[in-house]
Amino acid sequence: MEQELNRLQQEAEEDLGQINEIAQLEAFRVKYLGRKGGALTSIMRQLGTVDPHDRPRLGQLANDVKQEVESWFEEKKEQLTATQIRHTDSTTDFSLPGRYLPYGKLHPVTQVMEEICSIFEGLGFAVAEGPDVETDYYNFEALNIPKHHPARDMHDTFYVTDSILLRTHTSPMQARIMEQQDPPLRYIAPGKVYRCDSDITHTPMFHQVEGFLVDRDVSFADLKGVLTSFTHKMFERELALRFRPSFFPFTEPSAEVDIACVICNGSGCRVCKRTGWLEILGSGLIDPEVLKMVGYDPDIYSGFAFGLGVERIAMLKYGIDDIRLYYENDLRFLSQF
Ligand code: 2U9
Repeated sequence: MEQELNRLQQEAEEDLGQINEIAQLEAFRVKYLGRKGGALTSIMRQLGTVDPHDRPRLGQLANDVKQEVESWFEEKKEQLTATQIRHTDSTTDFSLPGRYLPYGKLHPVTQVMEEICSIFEGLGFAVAEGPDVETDYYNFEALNIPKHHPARDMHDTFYVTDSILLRTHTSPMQARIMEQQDPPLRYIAPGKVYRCDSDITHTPMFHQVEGFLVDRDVSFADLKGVLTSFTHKMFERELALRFRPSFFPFTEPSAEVDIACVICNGSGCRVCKRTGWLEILGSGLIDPEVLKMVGYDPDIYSGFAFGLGVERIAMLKYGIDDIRLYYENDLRFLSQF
């Protein structure tokens, strides 16, 4: 049996040397390795009949020979397949490197918007989205901005009809939630908003995240805590914050929030116009008139609200100096994020 195995190994090697087409390989496989009648398979079946003393040694040898022939067979198959591919198409050079398709990426504004949402989610806020086309009632009236109120001038509204418009902020969503649910509530409303305005710091469409919390005994201290936590997470360091008195029709008292300039850390530079501060969001305690409008008793409940422009936050985070760059679809700009 030992001689027979050595002879078969030699013969298989010679046979394989003669093969130069894939079609011939199958016959080789059947002759030596085929399950029914393959020479090596048959020899292994005879192992049961040899002297038990010689069986382990012969078994090992038979296995070694079979594995060797199998590996020669696979090697030859790979070789012939590669040659065949090269020969089937003479105009294709398979040695050239592949062509890479550029990866798609999320727009920087979407990335920052997702980051803002996930920070507020971590602080316990739920996310709610609503329609871009709104009614005058939810965009203005429910937020304490009646017809002919001077605050309507601040909004440069795109009207669709007298009572339908493109929302100028995402606050209408918050009024809708408050109307439908009872406190305690903690929501943010991210989305697109529209204002008829265009220059280096304004685009007719931009993104906002506005948020609110309503419960018993909510104070300005709660607002400060939440916005301080958010800002430290967003800018990845413990920047100083300044709450500056301001006015919004839907909050009283109101405050704009500044952070120590991310470029000069408060010492004064071109970006912060030598003030050392950068405005990042607006906020305040929800005006009791707004609470009444959605059916809450302001003697029982109070709340805070805030709003931020996503493009502005992304500009400060990444040092972008012209908001219009976001919407020119220039890949040299977009692919940097
Ligand atoms: C309800 C009550 C109060 C939302 C608020 C702001 C302050 C604010 C601006 C920041 C920059 C929008 O993108 S921006 O132009 N927003 O300053 N927004 S308080 O207050 C609400 C919202 C809903 C029911």
